[in-house]
Amino acid sequence: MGKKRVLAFDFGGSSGRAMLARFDGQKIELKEVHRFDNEPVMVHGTLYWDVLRLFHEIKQGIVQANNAGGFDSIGIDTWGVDFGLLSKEGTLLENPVHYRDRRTAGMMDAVCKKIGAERLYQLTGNQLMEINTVFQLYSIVQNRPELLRSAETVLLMPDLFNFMLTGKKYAECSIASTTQLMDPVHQQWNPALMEQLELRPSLFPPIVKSGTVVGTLTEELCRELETEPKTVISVASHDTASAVAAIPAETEDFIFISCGTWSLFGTELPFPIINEKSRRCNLTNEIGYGGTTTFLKNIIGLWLIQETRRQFKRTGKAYSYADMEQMAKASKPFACLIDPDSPVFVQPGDIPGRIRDFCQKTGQYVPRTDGEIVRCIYESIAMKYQYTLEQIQDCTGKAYSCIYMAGGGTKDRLLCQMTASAANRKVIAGPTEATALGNAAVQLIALGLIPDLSEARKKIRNSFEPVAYFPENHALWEQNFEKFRRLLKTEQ
Ligand code: LRH
Repeated sequence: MGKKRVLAFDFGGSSGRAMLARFDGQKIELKEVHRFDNEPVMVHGTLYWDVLRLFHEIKQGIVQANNAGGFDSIGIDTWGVDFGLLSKEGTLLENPVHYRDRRTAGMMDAVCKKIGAERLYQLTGNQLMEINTVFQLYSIVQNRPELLRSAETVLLMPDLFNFMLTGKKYAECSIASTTQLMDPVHQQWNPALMEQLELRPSLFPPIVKSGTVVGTLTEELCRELETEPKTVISVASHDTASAVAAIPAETEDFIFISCGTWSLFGTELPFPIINEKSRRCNLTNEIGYGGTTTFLKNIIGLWLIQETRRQFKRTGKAYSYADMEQMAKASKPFACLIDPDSPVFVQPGDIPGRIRDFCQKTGQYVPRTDGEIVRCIYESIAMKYQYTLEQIQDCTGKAYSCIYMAGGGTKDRLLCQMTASAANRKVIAGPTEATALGNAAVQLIALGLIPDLSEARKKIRNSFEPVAYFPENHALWEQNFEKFRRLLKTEQ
């Protein structure tokens, strides 16, 4: 087979990329042809996606990829939960709002009061998180009902970009599964739930499977960009689902951590697990490629490191990530721990200050140096991984002997090492470009060039060299784990 090329757009926490994937029948090689900022924009206290600029960047990516040799198809993935509202004419009613915006404050409680937290979990299988689409939409129902009255369609972000490219409106299954409005067993919207929340079911377009060809670039775009009408494929468009598709696992049962701004810690299952135990563990059932369930926990992850770095910078200290790693290594182990997923850490701002408050309120040593803050973050994330691993084993009844870590966060060697030590398991790290690889692999399957997901994983294993980490000093982690468990007494 000659080389085939597909173009994967991945929108991450601070940047977006257009990656040209070349497939020779055995290996998938990636080349970054365009990278751009993906910073949200604050206007009068609301945090927005800069959506038109991003669509402009998609166009630049298409042009660059054509210049770099051309390609057959396009796939887009973004983080979950965010959406745009379209009028009847197909115009955006406003810029999509970023999930870190404050509009969801109090909405989870309001929805749970109406539906019941247990029932909401039973219906959707989703972990309760304030950022979920359902709570974002409910804030509009409560505060701006006129906006919903003039809306004809809700499109999740990758579906919105696909609509801008093709004029076709669909809801791709993996991204729809992050809304908390979908029935994960039948993989269809739940109109009764929508109605109870005063959301018109007709707002939500038909759900399609990951890997569906949604259309081709509009004629207008082809003229503007001087390109042929490329095929647009609705890949596993939730970035987590794309990353999981690229986990180089050889066995059916495996633990993954998709490690970027967030850490998604979980396992792939043939069907959802929705019971009292999984609800109490706040584990989520999302949909992966092929209709699998990705049974996982959203852990705040490296957001804490990224935002702490920004805060240090705001206060005149420009550390690199490598500097922060060194500072953490040089600080005393286990001086203090936080619950990384406490809601106080979700919004941007002074994370170090909030960590000090957290430690004070929980009667612990209050970190004084920057290194102590960073060490506290790393150790707490690694502890949260171990904690989640135990919960998942408990829910699935399976034991897992190693952990696959994938995504950009695997460049963080300290986190990989601590993960192995905390869990007392081998960590297999890589590929760093898991999301773009998973996006490309699903396009290659849709084009008939790879037969199925397990073959795609084989090709991905052929395409990169993993890095292995082994546990060190696990006994010390074990000693401190009880302290961590006590901090998390809200989740059992
Ligand atoms: C990870 C992720 C995650 C959550 C969050 C908003 O990037 O998609 O699954 O939904 O972002």
